[in-house]
Amino acid sequence: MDTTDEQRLREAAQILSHATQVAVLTGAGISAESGVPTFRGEGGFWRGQSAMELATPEAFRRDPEGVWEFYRFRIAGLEDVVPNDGHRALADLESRSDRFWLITQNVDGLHRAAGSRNVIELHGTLDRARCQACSYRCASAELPDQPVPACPTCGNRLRPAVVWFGESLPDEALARAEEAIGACELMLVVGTSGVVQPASSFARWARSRGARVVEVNLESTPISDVADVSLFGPAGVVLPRLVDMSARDRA
Ligand code: BV8
Ligand code: ZN
Repeated sequence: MDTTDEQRLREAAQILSHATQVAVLTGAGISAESGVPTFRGEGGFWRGQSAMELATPEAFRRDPEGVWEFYRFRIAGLEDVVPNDGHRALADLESRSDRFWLITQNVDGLHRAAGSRNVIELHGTLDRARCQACSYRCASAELPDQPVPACPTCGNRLRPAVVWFGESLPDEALARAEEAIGACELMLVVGTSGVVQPASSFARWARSRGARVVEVNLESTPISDVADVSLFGPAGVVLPRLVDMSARDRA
């Protein structure tokens, strides 16, 4: 890291060391170093279709088998991925904060696996499936082995328990995210391209009521415009340094 990076890291650590109520928003970038393809990087494609086209109710209506092939591939891909130092740094930060919310757009379950407790899974999770007609839910590992798994209760189609484009976010997740946005002194935004709504507005909302904003990404994003400090580097390298430096400032 050159001096400006060091200066920015020190500035961000200062902000973090003074915040006792911390909200974090993460995107696919924090799991990239665990080997999980990001949405808009080269991994965001499946047999020529973009993840964005497949992650919709229309795609599921049109081609349920193809959509389930896409999701079974991603579910299988999670079997051998583990949290990285970035996930672990956020679990460490939670243990040092009075109030802490971890809002994630990711559906890979890696924050829970890293030991984070107050995790708000805004877009659902790949490790569960649900019936599209009744309240039946199951672990993805228990899915019936059919091209389009059928609900054992009512016979309708099962679908991944994720939020597709064009679908509303779960009320409870949204309410918890709004609580975080309303109460945090700092919002730390990690590894998101800042494109998907409503998550990409959270930093702006938090800032408009006086919170500080720190961003960690490989490159600048629309969120950089509202950030007090943007730290450019891999989350698995930057986050451990940021959390350690702020803990030393606080000591
Ligand atoms: C909603 C689950 C109300 C599924 C996901 C027109 C019609 C209908 C809707 C809309 C519309 N126009 C706008 C909308 C709203 C839409 C939206 O925002 N569309 C965008 C694309 C324009 N949003 C919705 O539909 C949401 N619902 O708004 O409800 C409503 C209802 C009806 C109609 C209107 C509104 C629901 C959105 C949820 C979609 N589901 N995932 C699945 O996973 O299969 S979103 C999907 O994208 C993932 O969850 C992913 O996390 C998320 C966001 O992407 P990112 O996380 O940012 O990932 P990305 O690859 O883009 O970027 C990675 C970043 O990491 C990059 O910046 C990169 O530089 C950085 N990076 C990479 N490596 C590292 C790194 N950083 C640090 N370290 C590294 N090592
Ligand atoms: Zn059912």
